[in-house]
Parts: sequence; structure tokens; C-alpha cells
Amino acid sequence: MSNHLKPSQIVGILAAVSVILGASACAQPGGVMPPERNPVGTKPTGQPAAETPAATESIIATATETSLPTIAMKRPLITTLYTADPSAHVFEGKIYIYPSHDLDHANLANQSGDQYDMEDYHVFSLDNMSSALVDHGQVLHVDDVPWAEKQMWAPDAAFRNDTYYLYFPAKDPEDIFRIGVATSPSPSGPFTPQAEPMPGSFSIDPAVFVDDDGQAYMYFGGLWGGQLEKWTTGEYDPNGAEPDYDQPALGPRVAKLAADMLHFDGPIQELSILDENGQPILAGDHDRRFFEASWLHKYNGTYYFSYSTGDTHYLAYATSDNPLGPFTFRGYVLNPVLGWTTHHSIVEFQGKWYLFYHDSSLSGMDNKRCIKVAELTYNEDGTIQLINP
Ligand code: FUB
Repeated sequence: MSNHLKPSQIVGILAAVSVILGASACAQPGGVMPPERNPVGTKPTGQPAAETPAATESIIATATETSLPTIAMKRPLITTLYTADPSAHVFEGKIYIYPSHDLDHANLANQSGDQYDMEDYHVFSLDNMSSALVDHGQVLHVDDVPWAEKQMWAPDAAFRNDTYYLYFPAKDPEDIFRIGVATSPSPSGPFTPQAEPMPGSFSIDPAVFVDDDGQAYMYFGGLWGGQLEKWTTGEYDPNGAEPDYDQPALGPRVAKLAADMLHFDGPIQELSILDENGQPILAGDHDRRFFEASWLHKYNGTYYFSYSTGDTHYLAYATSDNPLGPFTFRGYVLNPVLGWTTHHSIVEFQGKWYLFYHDSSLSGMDNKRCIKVAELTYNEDGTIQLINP
């Protein structure tokens, strides 16, 4: 993978070295500083548990496979890199995990989420739930994406047309999040990016669901650092704000994908999340309103949309009989983890269901996270049993 710096990246590096280090570690990807609901600890002293400068250098190497230790439930799956936002899929009989790759930078936490300054993606796979995890190495770097400037946030992957598609958000040179696509003949990459972001795309956290009839849908969006509230008019408004507390909350966005999987097919719609009385969840209802981290899965013919509540740190879910909604709020999947962000995927593998998620237990820092997995159980009525991380 290329290690050439774009001119704006050189300017960014010069700017970064001029800032005063030592900012709070407890800031969310963007927006105002959050309440101290589940603060992380300070970084442990002594030898870092994870990524060292030598490991960081390895990100510019060509993808190479590394075998990691056997996995265990609710334990960090990867200790050689900081990882987050795990999107897990079953491809070719294995579990493939497409996470964000957090870097060991000391960037200042700010309202744009610059502390989440990821540059590349690795892909991981598991033969089964008791095998060793395989790191397939770096599969895409921001320097190889012509339109992307920085902040390679939560990705997802899909398979169609004999091709694997990697979807990822990144900021363009105007500091606006867009969603890009890269393709590969293999689920383990490397992935070749499209020259431009998906036409009409914005905000963060793409999650692609391919239904039984072959129709693919993308769910996306994220508040604050994810910029969703800046798009309420259909155009980017840097002063855009969330609705008043007594108004319906902003919903995630959903769109059908065209057969080429590179374009939206039809309009981008706002997904409705309703309460038990059929009324929209309100913007002030921070325990239930959508914040970021969309995921869609299907169980027994019902569509489950799950998401992070952001500043209240839950993974919540809502169900529908239509992938375009409306969805009805049903409860929580995961209690708050250690660390500010929470982001996940839900996947069936070899007859069991699993929740992949992340926390900050490996580093004690909000922006240096580690992915984990836990078994997920449904009740007879289709509700999900709440998991403690
Ligand atoms: O990893 C960067 C951002 O943090 C993701 O896009 C969000 O979902 C949150 O996990």
C-alpha cells in the first residue's frame, strides 16, 4: 500500500505538532463534551499493551497474514493493534471482521473527533469460534483513496456480483464526511477504492444488509462528530443542529443500493424509530434516540435495527417487518462498556448468534479501543437478552 503524503496531510502534520498535548481522553467522536457516564481510566504506565511504534510502521507494509491467539468471549480479540467498530460477516464459511483501526496517536480530543484519526483498515478472519484469529494485514489506506483526506471511521462489507465491497466513511478535503467503496475478489482484500465517494453520500457508519431477495440496503449516519445534524436540509450546513428536545429525534438514513453496489438506487430516506405507542422517539430521549453505529440483521423473518445511543452509551434495538421501517423500539442489546463509544455487529454463525462490539479496556483511552465478542440469545418472543460487557 502507498505511503505517499497528500499536501494537505503534510499541512495537517505540521498543525498537529503545534498543538498542546494532554487533552482529556474522555471526549466523544464530536460535539460537546459528554457527561462522565462511564469514564475510562488513565492509560496504564509501563509497557503499552498494544500497538508500539514498530507495529505502527507495519501498516505501510504489503498485507501479510498473522495468526493471533485463540479467541475467548468478552476478551480483547486483538492485542497487537487497537481496533473498534467490528462489522462481522460470514463469507466463504468463515467469520470475517472488518473493524476500524485505532492508532496510537496523542491527538487532541476536539469537537470534530480528531482523536479518532484512523488511516487504514485491516481484515481479520476466524475459522470457527474457538480458533485463532487471522490478521490479513492492511487492506486499504487513506493515501490510496483519491478523494479521502482523513478519519477512516467505521467500515462494513458486503458480497454481491462475485465481488466483496468494503464501505467506509472518511472526510474529504472540505472536512465533510462521505462514504466510499472499495472492491476485491477476496473477502480478505486488499481492496481497490473507487476514485470518488458514493454520489449523494454523507455522514458516517455505513452498514450494508443484503436481503434474502438479493436487494441491498445501506443504513448510515451519526450525530455530532458524524455530522448527521448538518444535513437536515439535504445540503451540508455547518451550523446545522439537532431538533429541540420535544421534537422527533433525527433518524438514521437508509437507501437501497443499485445492482452495482456502488450507487444509491432511489432516495435516501430517514428511518423512523417509534416508541411502544407508535410515536417517534424524541430528540431529548437520549436513552433511546439514535446516535450512530447502525446495524441491520434479520431473525425469524423480522428486521432488527440496532444502534448506539451515543452519550448514554447503550446499544439499543428496534424491529420491523420492513427493512425501510418504521421500526419500533424494543430495548437494549448491550449495557454501557468501558469507554465513550460503543459500536457493534450481530451475526449468525454455525447455529449461534454473536454480538461483536468494542470497549476501551486494552488501553484505558476512549480512542484506543479493542474489539470483543459475546454470545447473543433471543427470547421466545423474539426480544434479545441484554448482554453485560
Ligand atoms: O470509530 C470512530 C467512530 O466512533 C465510529 O464511526 C463511531 O461509530 C464510533 O464508534
